[in-house]
Amino acid sequence: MSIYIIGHKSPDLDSVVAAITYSDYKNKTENTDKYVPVITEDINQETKYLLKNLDIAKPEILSNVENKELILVDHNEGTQSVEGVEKAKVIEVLDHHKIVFSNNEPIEFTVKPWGATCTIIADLYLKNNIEFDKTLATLMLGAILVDTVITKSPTCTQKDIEIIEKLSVVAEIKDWKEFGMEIFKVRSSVSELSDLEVIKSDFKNFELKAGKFGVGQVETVDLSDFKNREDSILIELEKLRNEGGYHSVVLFLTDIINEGSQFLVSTTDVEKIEKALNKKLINNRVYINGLISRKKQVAPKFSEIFN
Ligand SMILES: [Mn+2]
Repeated sequence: MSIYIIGHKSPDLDSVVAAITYSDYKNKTENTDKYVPVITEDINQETKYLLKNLDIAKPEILSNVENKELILVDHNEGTQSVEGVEKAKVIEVLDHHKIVFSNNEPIEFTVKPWGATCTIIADLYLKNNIEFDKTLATLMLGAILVDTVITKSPTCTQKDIEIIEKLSVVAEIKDWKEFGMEIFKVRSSVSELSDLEVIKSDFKNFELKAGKFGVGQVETVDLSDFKNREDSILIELEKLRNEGGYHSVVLFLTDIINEGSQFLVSTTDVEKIEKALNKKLINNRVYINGLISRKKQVAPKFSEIFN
């Protein structure tokens, strides 16, 4: 019977590459082919770009998880898992996020405070002398560079930098910063995307005491690409909040060069959001210098104010 390795909803590069490489790692170490990488829904632009360039098949979407054995990668919170996860059997978790998870039985549960799930996987390959080729090295390198915003994110650790250096050698990529920029350029080419697709391209749900929160992030090399779309994105955020029963829906557009973010907000409680962001909203938006990480900066602040 197959065991499916699956990342979170709104799959990002780290989550898809983690499923692909962890399946490979497990199949190699256990000398089997029962581990199968899958995704929750369709993949984003930079993931498509990298898979296509490297000639790797896109993992299948796993639509019915009932009674299936799953390994969750790059997330552990139920709200971020594939639909129906409560009817599946989760046998393992490999992640680098805060822990909001419970299970009736003991399972393998690995969480490291590193910048990417792929850092954990690359470390496993290296530590245990399991071979991986140039293609897998390139994929993992790309995923780590995206998750750590080319090492600029406060989530980036010494371990990530060490692994980035090692993967660059196997991937035969001399200038990993340039490779990172290449991916971010693809990531921020939003002209083809609808407003909802922009919002959903990297979107996470958080269940807090005050209600359900949706926080999307787009990292870009040029904020001006979004300037004339902010109004229509805000209308879409409002719609999403009403239809999805959210307390608040936030999209923040992160300028990775200048290291700040433009926040677009639809909320039922402006005052509290302003408290969480420590800045006044003007027309439901505000630019905040130095705020670039959802995981380390935005989510903890929201948890503090809304729990
Ligand atoms: Mn990740």
